[in-house]
Order: sequence, then C-alpha cells, then structure tokens
Amino acid sequence: MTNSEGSTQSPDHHRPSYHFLPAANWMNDPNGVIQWQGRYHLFYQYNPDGAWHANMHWGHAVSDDLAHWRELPVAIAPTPDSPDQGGIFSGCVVDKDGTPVAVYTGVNDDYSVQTQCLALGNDDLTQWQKHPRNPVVGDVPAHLGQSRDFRDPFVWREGGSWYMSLSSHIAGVGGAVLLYRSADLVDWEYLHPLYVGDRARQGRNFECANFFRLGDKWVMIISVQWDQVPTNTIYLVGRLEEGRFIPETEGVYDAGYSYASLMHFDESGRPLIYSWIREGRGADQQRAAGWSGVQAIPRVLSLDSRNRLLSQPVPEIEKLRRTRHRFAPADIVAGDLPVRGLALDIEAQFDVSAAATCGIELAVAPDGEEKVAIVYERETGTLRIYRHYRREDSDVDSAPQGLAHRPDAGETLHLRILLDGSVLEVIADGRSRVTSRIYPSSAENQGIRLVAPTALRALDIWEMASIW
Ligand code: DQQ
Repeated sequence: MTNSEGSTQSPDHHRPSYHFLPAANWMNDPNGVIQWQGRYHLFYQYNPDGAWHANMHWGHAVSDDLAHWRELPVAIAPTPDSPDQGGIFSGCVVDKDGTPVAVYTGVNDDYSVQTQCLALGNDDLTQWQKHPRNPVVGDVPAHLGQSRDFRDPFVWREGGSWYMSLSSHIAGVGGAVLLYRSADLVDWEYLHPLYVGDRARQGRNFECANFFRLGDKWVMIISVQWDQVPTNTIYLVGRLEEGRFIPETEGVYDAGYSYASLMHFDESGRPLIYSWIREGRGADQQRAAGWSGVQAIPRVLSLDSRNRLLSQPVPEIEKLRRTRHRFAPADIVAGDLPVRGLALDIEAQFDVSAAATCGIELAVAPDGEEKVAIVYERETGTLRIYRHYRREDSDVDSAPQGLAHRPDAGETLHLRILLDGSVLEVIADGRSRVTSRIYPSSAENQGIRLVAPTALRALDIWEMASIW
C-alpha cells in the first residue's frame, strides 16, 4: 500500500485508512484548498524532517473525487535569507485572472517576525515562484500592542477588490481579525479590525480565521488559542456593516481535536471545509509512530433556519462504503452488535426521551475493558465521548469530552460517526461536533455495543474501504 511514490504505510492500527495524511511525518493545518481545473488541491502544514512541528513547508495532495487523495512532492519550501526562511505558515490560494496565487505567512527562525508573502503557481499547482516584492505585508499595526501573532491570510474578492483577513490579537483585549484591501494582491492597505474578540470568553489569540458569505449572512470561523496552545474552533454568524462584522449568533464549530479549519467554494459553488485533526498522545509517541496529524473528511457547510452552522461529510465519501449492516429496533435484543471494525461510517437515530443516556460504544476490547462511548446525556443535554483504556497512560489523553446539545422539538437525535483507526468524528444533528482521538491498545478492539438499545430508532453501519 503506497500513498506517495515509494513510501509504504505501516501496519499500525492507529493509522487511519480513509482519511488523508501524508505517508510519514508531521502535518497540521490545511492550506490553500482550491478546486483547480476540476481537481481538488489540498496543501497543508508539513515538516519533511519528522513527526514534530518545525520547519514548516506546504505539503500537497490532490483528489479527483474528494474521497481518494494522492500525495505529491512538497509544494512550497522556505527560502534562506528571505522573509519565509523560518517556515511557510498557513494561508490560502486564490485564482487571479487564471494564475494561482498562494498567500501565506512567512516566519523567521523563532517565529517572532511574521509577514505575509505571495507565491505564483504553475498550471498544475506543483511549482511555485516566490514574489519578488515579498513580504507584501510586513508592518504589524501598532494598535495591536504586540507583533508576534500576525498570520494566516484568508483572501476573497468582493466588488472588484481583494480583501484579506489576518488572525491576531490586541494585547489585553482579545483575539482580533484584521481587514486589509488590495487592487492587485501586492499592495495592501490596512483598514481596521473586522472583528475583535473578548479575551475572557473567546481566548487570548485567534488563528486561521475564515470569513465568507452563506446565503444572506456572513460567517466567521475562528481557531482559538486560549493560552499558547490550540483549543477549539468557534463560529459566528452575522452581518457586515461598513466593513465591520456584527455577529448575531455564535457557536462551537468543534469541541474536540479539530482545528485550523479552512473553507473554499468549489467550482460548483459548494462551501467545503477542511480541518486538521490533532493528536491526543504525547510528542514521543508521535515521533515513534513516524506520523502526526490527520485531515478531517471535507464537509459541506450550510446554515439552518436559526442560523446555526451545519456541516456534513461530503457525499463523495459514501462511495467508500462497503458492506452495510442495517438494524431495525426489533432486531436488537442486547447491546452487543454482530459487527466489528475500526474503519466505519455510522448513522444512528435515537429517541432521547426513551432513556436517560443513549448512544453507542466502539472499539470495544474482547473483554470490554477498553472502549470509547459516544453518548447523549439527556438531563444535562450533553453529547459526550468517554475514552476507557485498560491502563492509564498519562501521555494519552483520556479526559471526557463534551458539548451542550439538544435535539429540536420533535427531532430524534441523529448521530453521524466516522471511525478510522485513532480518528473519531462525531456530528449530532448536523450542528454539534466533537472530534476525538482514541488509541486502542490492541487491533482486536473492534467491538460495537449499543447503550440503551430501547432508545434506538434506526442504525446503519458501513465498513469503509481504504483509500490507499
Ligand atoms: N499553525 C500554523 C500557523 C497557524 C497555526 C503554523 C494554527 O500559521 O496560526 O504551523 O495551527
């Protein structure tokens, strides 16, 4: 099994088989997602030296169907003695009159200087020329009171101008998304903050902000750094008045390991979002595995009638579904199901009025001692994930995860669950998302059990094909 020329995947049951990750080494944020001449391109933060965060390059993968990906050689590398000599941090790719232009953050060796740079791509987006005017944005606005966090350009076109948001913070105040304008992507004028967060409620610093229209609303998705570390992803829905974003509703995009999301509109106009799924185990274990970081399955975004942000895995991944196991409530007499697997796509519906706690357990060990439970707790209105390991390992995160959620009146709880080795993506009713990581101690942990089978209304489980 190869996913790039000559590289072989290890028989490692934690390694996903239908999510994209490079053959080896470290990967984090998705960058520059674009559909170009019909083909989907995914760039991503990549360290060619190993499974730790350093020496950032833009890795590159392509897909014709959003289900199968092919890893290509590194697309953009740091240039010595230039503004990006310490790394090519996150950014986007836009189509400027037929030329692909990457807009990214270049950093110095200790990341204390962050500037915005351009690279121009060739026809198949494999060769990139740095712009001679780099950096195109070098000065950090003085009113921020800090200059270390100033990155992650997100660029869009509106009314004949290019606009760019940068993610940052105002010292002592909170995260900030800064708005810039340009006629040509080279000369940029700083306008003002597009949005300023509240430090107590929304964290110290913003990263990887996305800003886009969905119907008659504007949506902002922000990755939040509470302290110095990635925390979670939030979204805001609202309106734009005189170049300032006025949020009307706010929610959590993902309460788990999903981070640094990046959206684009594909050639059919679908708003698609990609996310980095972080690891939940320590740095030594990541190095030993030889890989770190996974891309979430791309999702289609929409808003519901209450302006809550919905996201569903792209329908294209349904082509990876193989054997289907369908259970009607009458079929289920006990919790244990006659299906096993660590690469599954699950759709389940529950009547939450029928039990105080309902849900499903996956990756159950033959003796039941290890498992992950995805449950809905009615009393508190919480979607929870509990990870049970035979032995506590302080280097493997096993803290309970959770997110407030209530089915709307008359709605059964619909869970969409993507399990793939150590990756677990959970979406409740399209609008509440918790991504998890699990590291079963044995490849034999493949059992599936229902929690409160009487609450089950419908269940489909598909075994998923590998994409490699
Ligand atoms: N990762 C990048 C930054 C970004 C952060 C560096 C978010 O550009 O702010 O790898 O994970």
